Amino acid sequence: MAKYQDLADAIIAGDNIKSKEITQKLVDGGVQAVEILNEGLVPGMDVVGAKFKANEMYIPEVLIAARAMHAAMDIIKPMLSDAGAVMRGTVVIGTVQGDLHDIGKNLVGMMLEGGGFTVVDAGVDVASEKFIEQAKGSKAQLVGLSALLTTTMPVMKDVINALKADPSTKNVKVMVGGAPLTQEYADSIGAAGYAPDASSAVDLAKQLLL
Ligand code: B12
Repeated sequence: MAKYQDLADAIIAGDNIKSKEITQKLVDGGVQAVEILNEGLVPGMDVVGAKFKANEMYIPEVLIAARAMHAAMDIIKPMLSDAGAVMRGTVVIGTVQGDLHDIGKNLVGMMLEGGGFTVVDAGVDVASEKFIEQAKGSKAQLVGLSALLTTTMPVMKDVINALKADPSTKNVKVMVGGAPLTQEYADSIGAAGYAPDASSAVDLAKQLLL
């Protein structure tokens, strides 16, 4: 639909004023937050990803696009959280050490909140000890690890092992995600689950905490 295309275009152009305006209009018009996310924001960032890969966009433009996405997300975030009235459990989510990519991680976090989970955002470049500390402090049942670089994927295994080695976090389940990951890789490092996108991450979290 054109209205979503306009939003995606605003993200691609890095126009944070327009992305905010369009998002606010959609919200005022009664459009669900999840729909805005899935039909406008995510497709916009997908194009940015593809253009970056093809060297048609460079890092500063990508950052400006990410800022436009965050501006829109600020508007819909409270709605996503409100949508899930039943609290299903606590999830600590973070991007592993050495990795600064947080757009996907933030989306997953928001969708989990929308799905009724309490989400503790550990941030980016998160060391194993911090994941353990946050999981203990929040009594989380689930930890979500994000990695976007092939060089930081192996760090996920270290976090899983560290959680298993600590008596107070050994039963905490770990789900992993990020563009370079696969189910096979997740299995090979002993993760409880893998999801390719934010919506399936919510289904996975529900399934893991049944
Ligand atoms: C945006 C971006 C950046 C931004 C990050 C801004 C930010 N705040 O996040 C900036 C410009 C800072 C950046 C920097 C770098 N980047 Co970069 N970046 C990207 C880009 C274009 C898009 C990533 C993105 O946000 N995608 C959109 C989101 C929505 O998708 P996503 O992250 O995959 O998340 C979804 C799923 O994977 C899943 N998911 C994600 N996390 C989790 C977690 C769980 C638990 C679950 C279940 C699911 C899940 O759900 C999400 C939503 O659907 C990708 C290209 C690409 N196509 O992926 C390169 C890319 C990841 N970057 C790359 C590189 C090389 C770098 C740099 C090393 C560049 C450099 N030379 O400096 C640095 C590294 C910095 C560091 N130490 O981390 C490479 C990685 C190559 C590789 N094989 O490792 C890529 C693939 C580009 C490329 N083709 O070369 N980058």
